[in-house]
Amino acid sequence: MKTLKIAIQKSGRLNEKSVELLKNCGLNFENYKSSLISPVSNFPLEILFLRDDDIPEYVQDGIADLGIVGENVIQETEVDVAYLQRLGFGRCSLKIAVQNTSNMESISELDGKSIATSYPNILSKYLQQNNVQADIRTISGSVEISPGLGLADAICDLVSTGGTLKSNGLKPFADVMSSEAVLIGRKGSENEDLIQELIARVQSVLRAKETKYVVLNVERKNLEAVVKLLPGVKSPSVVPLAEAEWVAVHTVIPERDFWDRISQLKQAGAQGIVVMPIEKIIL
Ligand code: PRT
Ligand code: ZN
Repeated sequence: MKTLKIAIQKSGRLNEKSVELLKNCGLNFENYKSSLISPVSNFPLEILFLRDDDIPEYVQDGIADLGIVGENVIQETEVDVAYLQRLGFGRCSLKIAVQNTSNMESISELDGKSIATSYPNILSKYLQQNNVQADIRTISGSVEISPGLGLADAICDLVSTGGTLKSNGLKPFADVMSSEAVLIGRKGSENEDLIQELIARVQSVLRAKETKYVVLNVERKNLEAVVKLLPGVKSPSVVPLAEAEWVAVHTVIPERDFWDRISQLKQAGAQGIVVMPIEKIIL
């Protein structure tokens, strides 16, 4: 059987979460910082540890079958790869920022200005779409210090908390793109079955992360009201308790409306609510 290869970041912001995701998929491998390649002992897969900038091209060219990388890097390298699954981590936005003292109000005012960035391709497309002609200055790091040094009028850089902008006297001015880590694959790969198996595992881990397992007790007379509040994977399981008038209800609740649901359940008569994390959900 052919062995798949998946490229992930060797070190940096996406490394830890990428390794965690693959381990949660039941893949058994060593995560030595010194090695560039690590075989998986219980799945026909090898993990390649690379700089994130190289991952899209490795996947496009078939050196790796799959990769985990930020959308910002995929768009910037302008490769032709398949987006297989958004992964929900490494979230950030690529933004244009200007000095706090600037009174620029619209994008068109960037006409004739200089913008420092490590994302010249994405920025140039964005400016074109907005009919702005600015001077793009490509630099590889510490973009945020350029306006303070008089090297550029604005910057275009990734922002997550906004702390870096703030501490450099900058404010966000325009959103260019939002990004998260994605699982990408080579278009037309001949290992479709194995890839689909891996995607199914990734999806079951992601689904589990988005939901909580909930067990609660309720008097039979309140059961209908409580069940109405529970979406569940299909419908909740109702288990009789030693006390004849009471039952236990088992179900899953989406993380996003968790607190609202819990208070509604309490109001409807639920008691002894136990909430547990879920490892995997296989549909
Ligand atoms: O060595 P290698 O080339 O692999 O790594 P790298 O240094 O190029 O990338 P790395 O590890 O910094 O980031 C990897 C990926 O994480 C990026 O390509 C994004 O997809 C994602 N990501 C998420 C971020 C951020 N958040 C982020 N905040 N990447 C960079 N930043 C930087 C940003 O450039 C700025 O300097 O963090 C600073 C801003 O952060 P805040 O929180 O102050 O706003
Ligand atoms: Zn990089």
